Amino acid sequence: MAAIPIPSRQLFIDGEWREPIKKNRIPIINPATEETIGNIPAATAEDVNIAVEAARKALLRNGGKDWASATGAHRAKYLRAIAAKITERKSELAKLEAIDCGKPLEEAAWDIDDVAGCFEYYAEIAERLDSEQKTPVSLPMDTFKCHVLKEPIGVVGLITPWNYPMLMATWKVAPALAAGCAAILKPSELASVTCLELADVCREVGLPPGVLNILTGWGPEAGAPLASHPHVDKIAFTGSSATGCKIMTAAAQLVKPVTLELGGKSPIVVFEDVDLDKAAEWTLFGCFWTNGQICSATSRLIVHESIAPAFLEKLVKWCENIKISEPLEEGCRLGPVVSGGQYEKVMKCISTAREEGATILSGGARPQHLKKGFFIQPTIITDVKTNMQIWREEVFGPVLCVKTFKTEEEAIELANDTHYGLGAAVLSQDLDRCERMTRAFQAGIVWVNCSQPCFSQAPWGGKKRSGFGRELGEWGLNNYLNVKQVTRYVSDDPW
Ligand code: TXE
Repeated sequence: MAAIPIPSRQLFIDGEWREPIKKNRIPIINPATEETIGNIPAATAEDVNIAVEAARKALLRNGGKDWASATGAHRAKYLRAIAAKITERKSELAKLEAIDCGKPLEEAAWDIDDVAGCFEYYAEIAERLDSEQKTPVSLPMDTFKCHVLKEPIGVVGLITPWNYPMLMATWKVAPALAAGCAAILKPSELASVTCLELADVCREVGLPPGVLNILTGWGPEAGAPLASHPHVDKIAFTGSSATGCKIMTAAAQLVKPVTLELGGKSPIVVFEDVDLDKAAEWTLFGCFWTNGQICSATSRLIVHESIAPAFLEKLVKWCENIKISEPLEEGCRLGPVVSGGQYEKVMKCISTAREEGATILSGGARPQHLKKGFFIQPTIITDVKTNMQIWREEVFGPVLCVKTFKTEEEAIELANDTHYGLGAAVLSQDLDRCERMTRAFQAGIVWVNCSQPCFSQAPWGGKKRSGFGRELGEWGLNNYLNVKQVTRYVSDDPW
């Protein structure tokens, strides 16, 4: 499939394209070819200040007819228009996403469907919000009446990563706008192309100026001033634990609420009673989807020792048949990782595992047929010990590490042997056992007889060092709402 040109864009502030004050740009590197294929604007603190000001104005503009106090139904019209435009431009957006971050075109197309679906979903939720205003609270005495108002939290800063560029942005933008907030989105410097197209979509549908501002740029130069800005009322972040920690520290200085969706090292526990083919499919999908760059990737396989040899043999055989290619090529199943830096990081994790005594059962190198690009073979690592880096640290690439178990108790202990707590999967035909495992997993998301499906309606987020707060569903909306208690004295008697 032919590549398409990358549109040249500026920062999107107050409903207009604006050149960054310092006029800096960041090159866009195609991870499949290592060629520079365009550039994006690099915002700095000065641009952040202008965008925050525009967002503040958008909340208050037009004497009461502003974004924050409009009805949910009014805001829903814009969300639906954005969804429709995205669907109309699906094929182009999917290609841009695939070229920019390296994911196979078919997967990029699923993402764009999910983006449109998420805007649609939050349009419904925005409408529902109208009927939930003035929710009564029953009190133990009738001299007082009480109700709660749900109000937008204000101006929100949304900082997002590169693995699902447009989708991760949408998980934050759609509920923020549904709630009546004005937002500043700062996507990752490694993959911002589709987020700038989201800006174009918003411009085309006539979203009121300042309601959504999109500033591309480096983390320390554009993300940090956003996180510490005194007029930003809340920060929502998805990315690495190290950066999440910095953002939380900055927000703490102003007692600003944050939601953090950080890394993971999620387990998939495979019991002896599974259908081996189905289990192999979910195991490979759970770890290698999006080239293994998923926060919730089930990258630690914990398999019952009685089926381990046959199961691993199957996984290795299937890995050899995974088509690794340039993402737009027909049938591509595994593309390059996002950047040279990420390639080095993943390769280093593999070599450290080898040095620490683990066995690279399959993969572990660049595919021989691809001389350029940040490609890494799907890799399976065995003879893993629980103190090894490969067992403990997030790799964020196509690398599966394996341990075997004898008893259910041992499986639980291994599954929870991590400071992360995002996802966990169990595969077994015994549903009572699945129920016990579900309750025992220390994770925010549990998959039973599958791995990775994700729905706009269901809560998403982790525990332990995978962060806190929930995105998606009604939980996602609550991140952007303040609840105001209103209590009225209704008796004729003086107090
Ligand atoms: O992440 P960062 P990077 C993990 C994964 C990966 C590693 C590094 O293991 O190898 O993180 O990736 C912005 N103040 N994940 O360096 O730095 C940055 O510009 C404010 C897991 O890309 O966390 C980008 O927009 N913002 C993850 C966003 O933070 C700052 C997805 C994420 O980048 C900032 C991505 C600062 N000081 C990587 N510094 C997941 N959980 O899905 C950076 N940023």
